[in-house]
Amino acid sequence: MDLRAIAEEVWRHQVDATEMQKLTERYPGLTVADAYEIQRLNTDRALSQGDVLAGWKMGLTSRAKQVSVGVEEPIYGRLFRSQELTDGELSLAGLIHPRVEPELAFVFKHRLAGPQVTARDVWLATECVMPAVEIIDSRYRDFSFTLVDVIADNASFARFWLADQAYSPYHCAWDEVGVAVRQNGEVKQTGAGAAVLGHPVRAVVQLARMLAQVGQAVEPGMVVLTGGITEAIHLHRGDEVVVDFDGLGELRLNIRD
Ligand code: OOG
Ligand code: MG
Repeated sequence: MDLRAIAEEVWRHQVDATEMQKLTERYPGLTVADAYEIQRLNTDRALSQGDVLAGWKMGLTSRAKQVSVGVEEPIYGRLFRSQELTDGELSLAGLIHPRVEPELAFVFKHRLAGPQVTARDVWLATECVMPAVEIIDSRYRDFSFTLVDVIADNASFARFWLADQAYSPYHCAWDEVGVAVRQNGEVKQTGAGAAVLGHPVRAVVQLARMLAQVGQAVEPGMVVLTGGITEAIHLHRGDEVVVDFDGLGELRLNIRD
């Protein structure tokens, strides 16, 4: 199997925002390791075109997310600087069938690496924690995929946006933080940080350990998204979506053409 050719094909669908058939239907032998290699090849391509690796995302770390897409294992993907929103204006240009998820983001001041990283190491390396949203947009038809497919598609990553306010990692119990997602004034999802593996710090531990297996690390300055706390919400033109983190502020998204 020519992983380079497959990566190129995935890249085209990501750039053109066009749907594709599941890779696993055409390449049944594709493994999880192959899928991460496809993701890595496309990262090299993005970096060679001048993009910057802003950090990592963990995905499928909450039961709500696992059930909604039918994949039961946490995965990781890459965050690119070119896809970071600096305000709440989200253009649908370049997106296929986007959804938004409430997440907690960790921002790092020290390198975090190794197969035996613990939560203690994460706290020592963390500069701040921030309320965040991720916009996901699977390139697969009908947002339908297997574990291998979604990894090859950079874990459905499309955009991310961090709140203006950053908090000390010791500001509060992050597992107890409540979140509500309102769409056009109606509450669509509610949850708490504990939905993410019991505590979002565990998503970072798991990420560091997964990265250690492939010789990668969380570098100083990087952002880590710990995974959707609730199911993701479908976005449509004209929507106003408010993601409200209890006592920590809200992120307000306006969806336009
Ligand atoms: C996969 C990406 C999941 C999360 O936060 O759980 C994810 C998907 O749902 O398409 O980003
Ligand atoms: Mg996510």
